[in-house]
Amino acid sequence: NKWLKRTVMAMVLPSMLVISGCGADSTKSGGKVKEGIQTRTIKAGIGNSESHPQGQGMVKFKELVEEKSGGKIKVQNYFDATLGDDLKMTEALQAGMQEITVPSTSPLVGIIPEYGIYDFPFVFKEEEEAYAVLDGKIGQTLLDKLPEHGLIGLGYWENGFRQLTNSKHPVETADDFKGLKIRTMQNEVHLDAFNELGANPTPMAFSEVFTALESKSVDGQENPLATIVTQKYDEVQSYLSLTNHVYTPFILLVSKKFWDGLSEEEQNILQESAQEARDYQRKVNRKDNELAIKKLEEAGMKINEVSEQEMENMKEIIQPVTDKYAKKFGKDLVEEMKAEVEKVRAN
Ligand code: 2Q2
Repeated sequence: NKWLKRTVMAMVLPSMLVISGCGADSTKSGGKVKEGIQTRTIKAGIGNSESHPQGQGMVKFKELVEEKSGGKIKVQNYFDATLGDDLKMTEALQAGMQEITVPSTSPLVGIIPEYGIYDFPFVFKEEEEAYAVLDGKIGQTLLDKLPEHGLIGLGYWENGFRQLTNSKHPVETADDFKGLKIRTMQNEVHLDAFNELGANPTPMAFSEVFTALESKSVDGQENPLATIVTQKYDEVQSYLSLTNHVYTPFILLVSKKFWDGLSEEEQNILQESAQEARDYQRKVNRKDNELAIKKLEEAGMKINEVSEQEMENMKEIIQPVTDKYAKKFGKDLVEEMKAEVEKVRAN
């Protein structure tokens, strides 16, 4: 009868609400009732060593997360690509097998092509110009493309301005690239740009680079100074040319499968920790880059600058490549990026 039905519903309904996540205290995402901070362990893998600024950033991130969660959320850092290279770790996040990785944005272009705008050569001259783009609207626009691919982006750290090393000869002019077998990241913009310069580019995962240089299967590679030092490329490369040809960001990625299971409080802890660790990591990177030149000189590398004029020359030669990719990635996004850079320069 009606009375009995009402009584039964009154008893059953609240627990149904809680399970279905309509309960008052459930957070919006996922709908499952989540509150407070659970005891958790986060696996965070990167490709660089602990002594690299990226590794130092992860040590800081671990400290911050464990402190802010009262020790309940533990971060286990894995360095030197022990969990695999950038693409493998990114796929592990998408599958929910690993929680965090911090790759360069460059190898992500296979998943989200638009990240390729960060690979355009000679767009940035100073780190501040890159920060204005990455930490502003443009950077956020690209972060917003991650969730549909099972990833959450908590901001950009600093890999930095890339320099060329090789075992053949100094590179002082655009012409000097001709015929050089150069390892590049798995990124179509880099590949096309080095081809346009007359070099002979070979895409390869980061952890394979040292062996490829040592066995001379490639003549050279390009990476920021802190990486050249920590990967000991000076042991297998004679020449360092300060081309500053691309500024590469790192991006702190979280598995969306994992993220959606967190309470808002836990999500805020990761977001705040990523932000604070980012500022710390950028400072460490710039300091290590300053110290790197002296270290590499003492290690016996022959170091040469590249003149502004020659950089302009290289930029001009590569223009057909950047025009092609500006069309592919969205001209307005590229124009916005350039306008952002001009704004910083005008200040
Ligand atoms: O040339 C490279 O592959 C490096 O710049 C890497 O992108 C960077 O060191 C990290 O993404 C390695 O995990």
